[in-house]
Amino acid sequence: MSIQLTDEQLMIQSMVRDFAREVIAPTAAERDKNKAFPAENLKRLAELGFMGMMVPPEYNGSGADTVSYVLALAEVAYACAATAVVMSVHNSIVCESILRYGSEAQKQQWLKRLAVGELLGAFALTEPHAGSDPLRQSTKAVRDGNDYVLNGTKRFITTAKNAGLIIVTAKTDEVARHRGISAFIIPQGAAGLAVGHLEDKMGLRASDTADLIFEDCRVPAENLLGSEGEGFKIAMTALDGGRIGIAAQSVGVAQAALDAAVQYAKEREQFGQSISKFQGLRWIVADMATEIEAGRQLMLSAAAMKDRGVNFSMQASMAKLYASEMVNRVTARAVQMHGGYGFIREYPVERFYRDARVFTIYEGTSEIQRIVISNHIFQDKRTP
Ligand code: COS
Repeated sequence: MSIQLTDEQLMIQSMVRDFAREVIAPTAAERDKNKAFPAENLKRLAELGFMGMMVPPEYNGSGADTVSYVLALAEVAYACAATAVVMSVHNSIVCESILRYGSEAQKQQWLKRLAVGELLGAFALTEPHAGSDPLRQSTKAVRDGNDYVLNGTKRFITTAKNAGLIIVTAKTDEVARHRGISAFIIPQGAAGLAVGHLEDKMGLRASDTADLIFEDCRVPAENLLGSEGEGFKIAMTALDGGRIGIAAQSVGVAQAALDAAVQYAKEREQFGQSISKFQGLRWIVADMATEIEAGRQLMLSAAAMKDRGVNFSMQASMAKLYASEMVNRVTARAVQMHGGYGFIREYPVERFYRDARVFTIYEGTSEIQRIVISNHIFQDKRTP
């Protein structure tokens, strides 16, 4: 499906594009080198309304549609993928989950602050022994009077250290399988919650990824998100939206890699002419641009389906699968086109190549996306 963008969507896209390229991009390499969290960028993005993009104005959000959101996210990713991943988890996973499943009191207390960027959000589902199979998680939440007491360790949590609010899933019933998992809203600094090992990553180095350790972490029962036993569904619904966000990040980074490679090809001369004159290279560029456009259209059509309120789960997985694999091909070719210069840090394609690598892994590996897609096709819910 090709999609016609409205004037408003185009206006949002162009506004973020200018901001991202002027303000965010120039310091991205420095942040990558120093693992410096993009706090200032996120503050500016919040001021412009991009940290509560799909939250309705009554909860301090911008009330934008998903199509505008993915266009904005792709522009931020073009400039700095590490900033984009924080924006993506915050908007697509955390704000959306509270908006959809939160009580009115939770929206007043938490969503309003998230939507203006006063708090950053993290979502803690993955554990050391439960990644693709979140049903295997072992974090437990036990009801004790008017509280729940949580124990367990979460791993690879984006923004774990810098988030002000964490949505965490935990087992509230050992035998009820999917329906035995619940979700809780935990403020950073809660007694019994500690930030553990901070990962030293190949890419997205400016975004923090860490363990979260819960040791007798006691929260009031009103911090339960949705009903008891609804946590798996909350996580799956959140991931549907999140996966369109990863497609957007992929499209943004791929476009940045293509633009950098084209620019380099125009300037670089070998055998007495610009290398952009060689047909071998021009055909590679044509393929890169075509694949990026295919990824962009899958991203837009999944977002448009979400906006129409129809089930978009399969399309979100298709967009994520295709776009994340596409950006790995595109960034690898961009490095190749740069020759030796593609292998050194002075040129941004080296960072794009590293940043893209995780896109086929987080928020569901390519293999998980293929399971989701084929389950929809066969309609028989088969796991690995
Ligand atoms: N939206 C809403 N509900 C969903 C859903 C979705 N997209 N997908 C599944 N569910 C519900 C099902 O309806 C079912 O509920 P009922 O028992 O009430 O009918 C329940 O969840 C279990 O569904 P299913 O049997 O399909 O679950 P599986 O355990 O087979 O797992 C996969 C399905 C593998 C797709 C899932 O575990 C998954 O997405 N894994 C990857 C997790 C991931 O992305 N990890 C990275 C985390 S980064 S935060």
